[in-house]
Amino acid sequence: MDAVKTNVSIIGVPLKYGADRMGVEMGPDAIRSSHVHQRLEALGYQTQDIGDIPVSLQKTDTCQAGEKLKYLQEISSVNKQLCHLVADAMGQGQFPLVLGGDHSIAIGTIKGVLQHVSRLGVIWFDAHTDVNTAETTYSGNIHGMSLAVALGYGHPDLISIGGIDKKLRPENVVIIGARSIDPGERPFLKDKGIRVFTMHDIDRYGMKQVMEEALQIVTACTDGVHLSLDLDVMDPAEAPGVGTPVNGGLSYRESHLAMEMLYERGVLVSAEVVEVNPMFDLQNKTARAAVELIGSVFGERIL
Ligand code: 6HN
Ligand code: MN
Ligand code: MN
Ligand code: MN
Repeated sequence: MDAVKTNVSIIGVPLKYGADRMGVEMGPDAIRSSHVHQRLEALGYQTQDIGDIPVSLQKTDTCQAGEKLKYLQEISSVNKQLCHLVADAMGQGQFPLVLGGDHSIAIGTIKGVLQHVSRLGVIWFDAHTDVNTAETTYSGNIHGMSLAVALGYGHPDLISIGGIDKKLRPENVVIIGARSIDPGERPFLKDKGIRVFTMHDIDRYGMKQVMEEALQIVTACTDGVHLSLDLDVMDPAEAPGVGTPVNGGLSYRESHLAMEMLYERGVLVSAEVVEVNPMFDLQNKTARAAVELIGSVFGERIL
C-alpha cells in the first residue's frame, strides 16, 4: 500500500445478528458520515463504495433462549455474500475495506481474502478473542466465534463459506488488546498456539515492542496481512459506542501507534472495522475514532 496508491473498495455490512444487540447495524453509516471517503481521498486513494449488503430485518431463524448459534441462517447468508464481494474486489486489484456491523462479518471478509492470499496473516485487535464454538459459548452470539470459524472450527454452514479448505493457520494469527477471555476460549488458544498480546503485555512492554513482535509473527510465513479491528479494543472512555465494552483498553495514542506501524510495514491486503454501535456512541466519538484509525492505517501522518 505504499508507493502506488491502491484503490479502496468500501463494503458496508449492517449486520447485528451476531451480537444480538441493536444498534451495531448503523455502524457502516456512522463511519461513512464521519467522512471516511474524504479521509482516504485526501491521502491520495481512490475510493469506490459498493454500498451495504442487504440484511433482512425479518429474522428467518427463530432464536430461542439457550440457543448455541443464534441467527445462524442470516449470518451465514450475509457472510457468503460478503465473501464473494471481497474476493471480487481483490480480483480487481482493489483493497477491501469492510465496515461493520458486528464482528461475525470477519468470517466473510477473511474467507474472501483467502481466495486470493492463501497464506494469510491476521492481526486481530479486540478486547475479546472470538474463538468460541457452540461447545464453549455462553451467549450463543456468533460474533464471539468468528476467529474460530476462520481457523476452521465451528458450524459446517460457517466453515464451508468460500470452501472448507480455505482457512487460517493459527501460527499466522495474533490477537492484540485482549482482556476478556471466556474459560472455554483459553484451552482453544493454548492448544492451537495462537499468540495473544493481552493488555498486560501492552502495559508491561509497550505498544511498540508488542507491534514489532506481532508483525514478525504475522509476516513470517505469509503473503499478506488482514487487519480485523474491533473498536472495543480501545478503552471505553475513548470508544464508548460498542456493544460489549470492557474497561482497561487501548489509549487513543496506543491504538494510533499500532495502526501507524502496520502501515509502515506495508503488508496489509485488507481490513475491516467492526462493532461501532451508534446507539451507545455519545457525540459520535467511536465512529470518529474509527475513521481516524483508518487514516493511520492508510498512512496519515502529521509530518
Ligand atoms: N466481539 N466472549 C463473549 C461471547 O459472547 O462469546 C463476548 C464476545 C464479544 C465479541 O466483541 O466481537
Ligand atoms: Mn470481536
Ligand atoms: Mn470485542
Ligand atoms: Mn504517530
